[in-house]
Amino acid sequence: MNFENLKISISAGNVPEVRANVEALLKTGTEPLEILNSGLITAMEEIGEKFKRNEVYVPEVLMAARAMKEGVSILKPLLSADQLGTKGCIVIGTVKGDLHDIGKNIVTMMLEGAGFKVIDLGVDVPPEKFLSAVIEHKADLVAISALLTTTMPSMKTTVGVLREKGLPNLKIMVGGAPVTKEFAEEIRADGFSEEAGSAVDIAKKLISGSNQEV
Ligand code: B12
Repeated sequence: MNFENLKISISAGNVPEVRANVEALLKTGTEPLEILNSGLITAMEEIGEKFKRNEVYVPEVLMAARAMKEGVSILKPLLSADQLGTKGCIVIGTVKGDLHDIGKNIVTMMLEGAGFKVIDLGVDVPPEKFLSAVIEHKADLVAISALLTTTMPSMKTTVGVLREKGLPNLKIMVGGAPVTKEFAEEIRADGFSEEAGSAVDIAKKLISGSNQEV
């Protein structure tokens, strides 16, 4: 099965074309799960790689993610809940006191693009809200964003609250412009990434094994 047209329409952020390509593939009898994995997710992974290499920038990623979401919305009713969330569940949010969410939203879209179920708590999220969402959704990983040096202590508090609960399988990944590898290590996060493309790789490694990625 050829997914090339679908991938091109996603990287161009062309919503009507994505819709038409997904529908055409369904008509030829291609399995929805195959369209999701080999078409939509692979296309987003390729965008993520290009973003890492600075070959595409934030607007292109946002447009591709929006186009991909459109494709997913066609497939959603045809896929079972298991098929939609097979890679694991991630709770994401920007820490208390911080209202920046552009980077977090890109990370969210990339993670969704890679096949994770993502619960986005938004901005200004207190530690207790992270904790209750992790418990409610039985999350495998928490992804925490901070964009201000003044809210980095809030990130430390959040990690502390999550660690205190002693959830043995929960992994924690942190990021955002002022966050460094050293800071991530200091606050005992399991993973850190400077940008959204690598965040997906780190999330995959953390969820599939118990390796520390800091
Ligand atoms: C847009 C913006 C705003 C917008 C936010 C809108 C929104 N919806 O997000 C508004 C106007 C609200 C705003 C407000 C403020 N801002 Co502002 N803002 C910015 C700006 C210009 C861009 C940030 C951004 O979106 N970058 C683009 C995204 C794509 O990059 P990113 O966020 O870094 O995300 C990438 C990575 O960091 C990573 N990542 C991000 N999150 C995560 C999470 C995980 C888990 C992982 C793995 C990776 C990851 O992946 C992303 C994609 O690759 C920056 C300056 C700059 N050029 O960066 C200042 C900046 C962040 N703001 C700053 C400041 C000071 C403020 C204010 C305090 C200003 C004021 N005096 O009111 C307020 C604070 C409000 C608050 N309480 O949060 C400072 C912070 C300085 C510092 N070191 O603390 C900056 C650096 C500007 C500056 N040079 O002074 N801001």
